[in-house]
Amino acid sequence: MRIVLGTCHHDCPDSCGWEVTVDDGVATKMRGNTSHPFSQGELCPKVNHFLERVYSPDRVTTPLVRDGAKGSGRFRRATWDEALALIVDSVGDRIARHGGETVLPWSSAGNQGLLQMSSLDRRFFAALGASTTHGALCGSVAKAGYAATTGTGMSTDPTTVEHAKHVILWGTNTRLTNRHLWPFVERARANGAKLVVIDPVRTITAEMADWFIQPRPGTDTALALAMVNVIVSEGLIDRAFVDGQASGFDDLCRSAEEWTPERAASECGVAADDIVTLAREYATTTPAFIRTLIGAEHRANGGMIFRALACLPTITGQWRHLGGGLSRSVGSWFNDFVDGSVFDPDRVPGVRSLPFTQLGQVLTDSLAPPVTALFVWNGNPVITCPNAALTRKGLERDDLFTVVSEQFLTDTAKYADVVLPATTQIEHVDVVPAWGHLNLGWNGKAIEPVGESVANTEMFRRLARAFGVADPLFELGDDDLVDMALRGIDSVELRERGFVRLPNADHRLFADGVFGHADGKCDVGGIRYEAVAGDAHHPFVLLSPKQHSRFLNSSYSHLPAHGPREGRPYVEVNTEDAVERGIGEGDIVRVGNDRASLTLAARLSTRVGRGVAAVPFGWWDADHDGTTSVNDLTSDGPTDMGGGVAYHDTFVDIARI
Ligand SMILES: Nc1nc2c(c(=O)[nH]1)N[C@H]1C(S)=C(S)[C@@H](COP(=O)(O)OP(=O)(O)OC[C@H]3O[C@@H](n4cnc5c(=O)[nH]c(N)nc54)[C@H](O)[C@@H]3O)O[C@H]1N2
Ligand SMILES: Nc1nc2c(c(=O)[nH]1)N[C@H]1C(S)=C(S)[C@@H](COP(=O)(O)OP(=O)(O)OC[C@H]3O[C@@H](n4cnc5c(=O)[nH]c(N)nc54)[C@H](O)[C@@H]3O)O[C@H]1N2
Ligand code: SF4
Ligand SMILES: [Mo]
Repeated sequence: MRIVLGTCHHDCPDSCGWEVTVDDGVATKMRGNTSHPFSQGELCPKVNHFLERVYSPDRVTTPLVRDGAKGSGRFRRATWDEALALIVDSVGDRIARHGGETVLPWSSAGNQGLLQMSSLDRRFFAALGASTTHGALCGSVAKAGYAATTGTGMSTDPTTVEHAKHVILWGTNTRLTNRHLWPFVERARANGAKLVVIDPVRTITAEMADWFIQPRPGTDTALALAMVNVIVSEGLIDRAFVDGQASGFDDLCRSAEEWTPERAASECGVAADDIVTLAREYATTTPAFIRTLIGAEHRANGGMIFRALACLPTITGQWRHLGGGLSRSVGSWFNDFVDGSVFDPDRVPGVRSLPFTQLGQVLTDSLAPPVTALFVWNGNPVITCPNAALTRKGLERDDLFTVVSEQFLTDTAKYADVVLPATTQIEHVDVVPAWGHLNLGWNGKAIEPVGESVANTEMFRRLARAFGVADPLFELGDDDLVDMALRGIDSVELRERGFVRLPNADHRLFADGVFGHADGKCDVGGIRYEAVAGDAHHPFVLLSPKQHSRFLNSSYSHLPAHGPREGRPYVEVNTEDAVERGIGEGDIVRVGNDRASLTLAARLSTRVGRGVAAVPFGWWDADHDGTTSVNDLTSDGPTDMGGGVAYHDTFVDIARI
């Protein structure tokens, strides 16, 4: 029997440390690493069942070649040699006809490990001359908005929330999406901190708040400007910090002047008195901490919301204090220690870049050259990208050759010409930078790959060999690749303990008043609120946030310990709205717009405000009607910054059928 230390690869802020018990080459037990400083021995309702995922009878264990219509999910087994030969023939032929840019690599955040997220793929696709992508499904809008104000992606260490006396969880469902941070929040409360949650949905986190504020979706910039209005007019700013460390303050004051608490009240649906109280308490309680992740970014005005939020700790000087400041993703803290750029190829100048988030448009627009070869790994775009109906239409194209690397036959893999079997995290080596705490995780290989599955790194070695791509990097093993990228990290300690705390982790961000812009200041100017555009024919704003503790994006709903235990997808509607439409609890309703319509059971509730509906995200087609999921309804319009997705700018009508 041996114990192998590892780190969760999921796109989740917690990046928990685990230990796998291996008996005779079989993983028999998996549990949290009790010495991990953040996750402290606990995993979660998703990963507590990870070994069922690893040994699931539904795993893809050999290469598969399509043997039916695209999307039908009919495949025959093939050998690796056969699959690679087919890929080389089909993709090579397309490159010969259209040039390398006809190839599109599409990889999302299914694996956050340094190597398995992105390493050898960069060299491989550069050698083919493939198109590149820009933007992301997650985080890029929040980051761009926040960095426009602070000049950097660096934000406060979330665990320092335990020192706060006032905590705002702003558009983040901590107990569901960031569960290992919750004990730190509770510690702050035990020391007398007040907990405020600002969310259009009364989530399980909001239920636990001392004060729940429920603005209309997408109105946060108006709310923040009204807070500034109160803070400035009541003389509650930190004058020394503003004078020394902020630029654009006069401009911020002019914007905020227009946003009296009364005007914001009618825009946001929050009482003016509440806005005044919130602003006063935030500005006068020190330290005050704002925690946010990505909840508010998924809309056309999303970047501006994060730009506005970052002004609040600056004008009040909350950055100065341990337990103050603003925390979002802390991924940027790892940049000095984990240098992924060692995998970058020499940039081929002028190669085209396509919008990552608009896969449906990219596959159906007339581009020159068209995308005729698509490689997907670490993602399930049919379920996770917006406007899924268009994604499917693109994937159905006869002239498109699609390769998907997967652990399971997802709704995306069903459209593949070739599926390549992928390992799970306990079957390969990696290091995992976190975005919700400051510990770098080690991931040891606990068992041999199941069936003929291979790690992403090994897949790109095989593809490189098959395409005749010569590059010494492909000769290196995964341990060597890890060591190439680490800077100033004790790699022996990392492997032995399973994690290393970042050496810069005690830094109190911006306490010295030096921000990331060239002038060292925090730019609080340029904050403007743009109202959310409505749609008269579709009176409900549709939110589709994470709602299930047993799901991680689209990664678990299909497994027996997950989907069935969460029940079925549903639409949550405000009780008064439902009554007006003659909709009762459990009635079957049609939720539709010009893109698609879904048939769902209605849940009447006051968790959502009037005019707001919510459908949980993460269910596959089979859990709906077999051909659609919630992202068939969602908007694939652009965001103001960061190349993200305006999922929540989706308007629908709801009617009983
Ligand atoms: N159980 C579980 N945990 C997860 C995931 C999962 O799928 N399941 N996914 C992981 C991933 S990839 C990520 S990025 C994180 C995301 O973590 P979070 O950002 O915490 O999660 P979201 O559900 O995207 O959004 C959080 C909240 O934002 C609210 N929101 C929507 N629009 C607005 C708005 O305009 N203003 C405000 N103030 N709030 C708004 C939603 O109602 C929601 O409750 O969670 C991670 N953790
Ligand atoms: N409507 C709506 N849509 C959303 C969101 C929302 O809140 N609402 N949230 C958005 C957010 S925040 C995110 S992050 C995205 C997530 O969207 P995706 O990044 O597409 O994430 P997953 O759905 O988890 O799919 C990851 C896939 O990668 C596979 N995988 C895992 N590890 C490996 C590996 O090592 N190798 C290979 N080859 N495959 C692997 C898994 O089996 C899984 O099928 O969804 C976004 N879409
Ligand atoms: S999914 Fe998140 S909470 Fe669960 S084990 Fe992985 S990192 Fe931890
Ligand atoms: Mo995400």
